[in-house]
Amino acid sequence: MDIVVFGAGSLGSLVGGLLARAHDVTLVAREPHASVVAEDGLQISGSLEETTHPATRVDGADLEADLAVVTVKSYATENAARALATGTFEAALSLQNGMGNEEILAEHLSCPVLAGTATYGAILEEPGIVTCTGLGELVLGARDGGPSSVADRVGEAFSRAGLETTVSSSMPHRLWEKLAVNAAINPVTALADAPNGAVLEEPLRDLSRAAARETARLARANEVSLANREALAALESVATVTTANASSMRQDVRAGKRTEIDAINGYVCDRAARCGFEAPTNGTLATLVRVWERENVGAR
Ligand code: KPL
Repeated sequence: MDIVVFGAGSLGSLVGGLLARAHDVTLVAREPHASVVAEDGLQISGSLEETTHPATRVDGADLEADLAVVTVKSYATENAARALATGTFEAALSLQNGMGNEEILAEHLSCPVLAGTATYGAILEEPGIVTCTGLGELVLGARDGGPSSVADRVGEAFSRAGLETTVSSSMPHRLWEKLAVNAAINPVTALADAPNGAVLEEPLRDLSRAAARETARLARANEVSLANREALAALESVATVTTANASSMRQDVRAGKRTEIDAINGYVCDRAARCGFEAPTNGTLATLVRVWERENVGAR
């Protein structure tokens, strides 16, 4: 399969690098990462040790492939969709944090857009070197749920490259569950500068669980039956499996970069208000991270 990974930062580089074991992969990445990978290959270290050789591009216009895997930050989805719309793809797959990415892609692309979640831990250490901090799994499927032959083909291609992949016919439920986990882990670990496992213990546990419960309530208000205990079990499981990992938001804060707070806790608190209730924990976490961004990343 010809695969383009659009937005090869930490997760995109890891997934694209692993897919290159079995497929023709092109990473759309920033310099100097793109040049180093083109010259020396992508070195994967940590839980996996190997070097693979995806092709690279720095601009994302006029691409052609069987599949576009989108791994840009949620605030860059609109621009990514516009660039991808200049190319030709059989299918696109969003592997991103936050809600609404698939809808933005579908507005611009004429191919089927799949939804996906990834729990592989990845850190782009330096240009050309990505560390896999935890072997996780990929779950993908039709964005509205139900069976999808396109998702089956993509799942098979990912499995062929040795990625732990499950095709799901209930992606809406999965995406809300992931949103609950991200809302509970990402801002809390970013603000406390702590690894994911810190949310399993006090003093962060109650705060984190409150954010997950508010997200589950919002899911139910949007007709997705995510029980509080399911959201809390997912939180506990992800925090346990990724206990020593730095969440993506903590990595962003440490690097002085803009975070995905708007698409995670900001989304929960805005949508809750529209549904007629408050999500005070998500609101407070969003405010604190936005204040940090204002002072450290520049004008928002
Ligand atoms: O998705 C994640 C992230 O860091 O963005 C995990 C590891 C699941 C934590 O919320």
